[in-house]
Amino acid sequence: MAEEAILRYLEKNEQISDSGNFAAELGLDHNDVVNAIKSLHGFRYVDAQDIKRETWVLTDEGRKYAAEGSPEVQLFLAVPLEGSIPKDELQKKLAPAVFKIGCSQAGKNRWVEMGKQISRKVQHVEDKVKDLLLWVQDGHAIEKDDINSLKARKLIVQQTWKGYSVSKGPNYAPKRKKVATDLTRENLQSVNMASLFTVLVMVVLFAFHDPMVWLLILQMIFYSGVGDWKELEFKEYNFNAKGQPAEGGHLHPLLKVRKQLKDIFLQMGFEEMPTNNFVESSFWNFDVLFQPQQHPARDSHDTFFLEEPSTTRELPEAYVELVKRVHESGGYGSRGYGYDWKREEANKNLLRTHTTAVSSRMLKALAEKPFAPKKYFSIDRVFRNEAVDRTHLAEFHQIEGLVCDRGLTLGDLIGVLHDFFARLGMSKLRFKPAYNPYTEPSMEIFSYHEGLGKWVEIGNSGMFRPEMLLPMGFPEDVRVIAWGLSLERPTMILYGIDNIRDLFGHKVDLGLIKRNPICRLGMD
Ligand code: FB9
Repeated sequence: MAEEAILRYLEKNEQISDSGNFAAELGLDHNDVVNAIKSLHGFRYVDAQDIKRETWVLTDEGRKYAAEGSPEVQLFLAVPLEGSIPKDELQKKLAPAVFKIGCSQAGKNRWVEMGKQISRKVQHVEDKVKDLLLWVQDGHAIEKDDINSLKARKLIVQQTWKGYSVSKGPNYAPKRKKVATDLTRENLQSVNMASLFTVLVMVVLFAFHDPMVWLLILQMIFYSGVGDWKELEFKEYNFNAKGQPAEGGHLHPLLKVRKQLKDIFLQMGFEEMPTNNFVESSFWNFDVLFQPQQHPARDSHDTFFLEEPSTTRELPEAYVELVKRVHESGGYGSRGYGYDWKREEANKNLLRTHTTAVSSRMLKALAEKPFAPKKYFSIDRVFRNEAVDRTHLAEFHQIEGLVCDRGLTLGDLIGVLHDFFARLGMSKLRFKPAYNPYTEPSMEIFSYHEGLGKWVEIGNSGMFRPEMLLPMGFPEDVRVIAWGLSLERPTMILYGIDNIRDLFGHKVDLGLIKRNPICRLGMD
């Protein structure tokens, strides 16, 4: 529509000086004209130059008063010709904004007597504001001070009008040739009626005399009549066009960070522990770790105990005896807790509260073999019956590392922590004494996070107690240093996610998953 109009107009006119006036004259929508100009310009049918013009357009409020009259006139008309009207009564008759602005403007124009009673001071008024707004709306220019007063009343705003002046381009043609985006079999085979007709005429006129003419004519039919590709215009290949984004799977940010942590552990020579059992017995989750049975973490306020199966089927009896004894009366240099240890408590099934439950099983298994140093790690879900808040859900992924070897010291633990966290880009560490039932000494780990500009608690650590290791059967001088942190916290910080519920769980928006490139750990 707009295209034909432009090409037809340029057939008779040198140029279209202003696409805006052109559109207005032909009653076309200027946007359609602009799109047509852009497309014709793309195929060099026309040459187009930008022309800009600062224009004034009405704001929503301006459009309202242009339609309904200015507030001061609406107010004036609501005041009785004779006598007066109580202010609050007049207020009821008009919209709050109209009444407020109407009063100030009509007052300023000394059209009305403002007071408890409002009365007219003049018989008749002109709605100059409305007229000006309509004038501007139709694209006409108005006086500078009118512009300023309407602008001051936020009834008009300046807008840059963008249009084009257009002239014939190198490929100008009164009619646009069909643009082909692909060369199809039809294009190659379709017979062009016009040229076919011409040839037929020639046959009739000349063929009877000489068979060679036949051949020639046939060739001409073949080459000129067949295939309308000659007439077609082929769209340029836009080699910069972005291809269809390849839809593919996306790793959840948690899994991206887990992969990086796994790689770090493997690079440090750690072996992954099998964590494929969310359900654990209290024995391996707590008792083996020398966590006393009346410890607050062992009640249902912190731990999810199972209803069915509520108790574990079997425990290694001989080892249970040793654990019972160390809890009740100590040994190995410990005086134990001195309470009455209950088997039924240890039998209770629960959702593991930490992957340290897996460490206890793996260490027990290790202790049953001739001693060899070992470095283990685990990254998997743990469950805690905690209040859900911005950074805590009832389940999270715990990352745990442990080194089991003879004569290990706290210094070795600090050394391994420095090595481990340095690979996560956290080199400035501080350690704060802490308490865990199963490690002594224990330390909370802090790192100075440049991005956040503060010290962040990045984990916990300690040396497993002899009351845990010796009943397992480890030689006296074997020590196990261990540490733990969560997967969610680093992932939230790396991906700038403020609320854990946006990261994990049914509320996660997949967009976040798709949009989030891999954040390289270690790059502050
Ligand atoms: O992950 C935690 N913080 C953290 C870790 C990394 C990180 O990286 C950023 C990119 C820079 C940022 C923050 N924390 C541990 C510390 C806190 O968030 C803490 O408030 C919450 N903790 C969880 C438990 O909450 C009850 C995080 C979780 C945690 C705590 C302790 C252990 C494991 C996970 C442990 C242990 C342990 C100790 C000794 C021996 C064996 C295991």
